[in-house]
Amino acid sequence: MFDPSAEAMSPDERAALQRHRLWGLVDRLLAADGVQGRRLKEAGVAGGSDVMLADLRNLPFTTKRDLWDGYPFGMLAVPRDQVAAVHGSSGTRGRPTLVAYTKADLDLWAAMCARSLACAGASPGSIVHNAYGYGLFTGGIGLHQGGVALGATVVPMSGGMTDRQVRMLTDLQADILTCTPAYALRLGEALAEAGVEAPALKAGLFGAEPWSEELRTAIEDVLPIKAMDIYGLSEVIGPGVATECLEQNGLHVNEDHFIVEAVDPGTGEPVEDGTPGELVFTTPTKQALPLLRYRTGDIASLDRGECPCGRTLTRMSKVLGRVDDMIVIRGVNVYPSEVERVLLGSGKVRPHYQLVVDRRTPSVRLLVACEALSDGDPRDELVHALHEALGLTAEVFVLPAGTVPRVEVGKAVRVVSWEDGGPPLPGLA
Ligand code: DLL
Repeated sequence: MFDPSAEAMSPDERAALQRHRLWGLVDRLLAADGVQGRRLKEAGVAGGSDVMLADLRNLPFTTKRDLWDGYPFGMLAVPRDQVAAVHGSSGTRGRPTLVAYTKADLDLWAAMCARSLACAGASPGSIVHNAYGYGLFTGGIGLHQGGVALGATVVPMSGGMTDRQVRMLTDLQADILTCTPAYALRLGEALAEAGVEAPALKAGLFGAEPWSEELRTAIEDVLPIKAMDIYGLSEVIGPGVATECLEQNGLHVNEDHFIVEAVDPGTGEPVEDGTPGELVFTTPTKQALPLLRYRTGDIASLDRGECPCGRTLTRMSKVLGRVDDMIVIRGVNVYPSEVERVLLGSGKVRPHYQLVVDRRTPSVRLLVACEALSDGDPRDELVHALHEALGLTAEVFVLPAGTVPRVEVGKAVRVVSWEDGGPPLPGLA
């Protein structure tokens, strides 16, 4: 562990720490007198000492809309000249979300990403091949700073230029790979195409997009590694909010800095542990952009049980999907990751696929484009499996190898909408 005193702290001790920190956060939000402070006042909160941990569930939520309304600096809780850096995400709906960090926030972020890397088995001296994009996106710079804080050697590759990535992986003999799961697959394929191996690689930290257990198997088939999941979002800090340990059984949430809840996305009421709900985070120690009960839109369940790794941090399940990424096909609701599970679980197709929602007529169709693993036509079997598992009627298109776009840079786009004109992928009728 990077920080055993925090990661293996007794739950009671941690609760006391969270309560103390929450108190400080409420006071800072009230003093900053922004939208979050005003909502606290409206809710009758006059000071941090009014708020117990158990009261958190009654405090007002914060949403992405608040960040958009305050864009770019309207939600700062510190003077602008204390902002050391900004990051953000291009956003799934095209609107940028910008977040700010003080120097202390950057130090916290580095420590959180160092914890993540250590969770995956990295240690001082490890060589971390970092193929997350550098720039406004938090993946590249977040893991970079985490690697430096851990005492590892960071190779700042960013995304794309896959030939050069293969060269560096083999020349430098990295033991840890960090990138999106879709790019990990692409790198595995590229190593095979180049006829080279990366024997030093032992683990990967893959995140920034949903990925199923079946995709984990596919990655571990093409790369000689254990594939671990890392979760985070710019608004909360970036990567390093939660990470899987080598047990590969849920992601430990760094609860001493990110208090997590799971709520019903419709009512906002808490759901039971073990039940999927929308993740909500409170950031009691962040300075520039502290958030109270931020609604992430990400669906996962929480597990407060013990983990053999010794960390006492609550675990979240893999993210099932985003509230706003759910596809509704003639009354049946599915997340793309559920379709991924069925496709890859069949053992008949390559781990590259694309879902196309054909909206050209009022009766919406779901088209599933994939590539067969071997000769033979798995179409009927996949249509049947999707119907059996998800109650979903989909049309499956088995395309020639290499037709489904591979992801080289940025996040995988699993679903595209076909509104008019020609098909978004060749071969879809
Ligand atoms: O994606 C931060 C990150 C970078 C996480 C690198 C992990 C690794 P954003 O660009 O703000 O930040 O996007 C955040 O991505 O709300 C989720 O919907 C999704 N997401 C992030 N990690 C995972 C994951 C980064 N492990 C949004 N599984 C989040 C599923 C994830 N979805």
